[in-house]
Amino acid sequence: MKKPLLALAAACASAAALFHFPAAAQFAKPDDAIKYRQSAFTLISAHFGRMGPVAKGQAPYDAEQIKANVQLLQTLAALPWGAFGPGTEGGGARAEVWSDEQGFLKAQQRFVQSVDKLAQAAATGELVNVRAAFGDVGASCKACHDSYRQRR
Ligand code: ASC
Repeated sequence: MKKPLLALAAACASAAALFHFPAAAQFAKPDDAIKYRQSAFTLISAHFGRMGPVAKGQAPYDAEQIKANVQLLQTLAALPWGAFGPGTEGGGARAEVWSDEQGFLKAQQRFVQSVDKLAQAAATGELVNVRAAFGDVGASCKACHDSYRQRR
């Protein structure tokens, strides 16, 4: 095998290994996982929250800007979940994240799917569609927080 091919094969193998590892094994210590997921939520909140004024009609609607922002949000929406592995209890997470895995998984899926729908809405370029889908994403954030995030 030529050298670049060998490097490519090695890169693919390590990428495959990454996805088959238990999520927690991707972090050296539990606190790293907690920091990772909190960082992801901080970015999700920033990129979701900045669309609030547009959805409320308090800021002008720029369809291209919203599309680009929602595309980022789609990427970000995938990130936190792998950092809730076994042994990473803590942060602002309630014990239910680990004791009610199925429910937590459903809440994650509802969020990810609502962000996908927001992307479809953004693609129409119509504020009325964006507004409705934005509201559904917010509701999915809140539903998960109500059950799985500690009250502050
Ligand atoms: C945000 C943010 C949340 C959600 C939630 C939606 O912008 O930081 O936690 O929206 O308030 O209900």
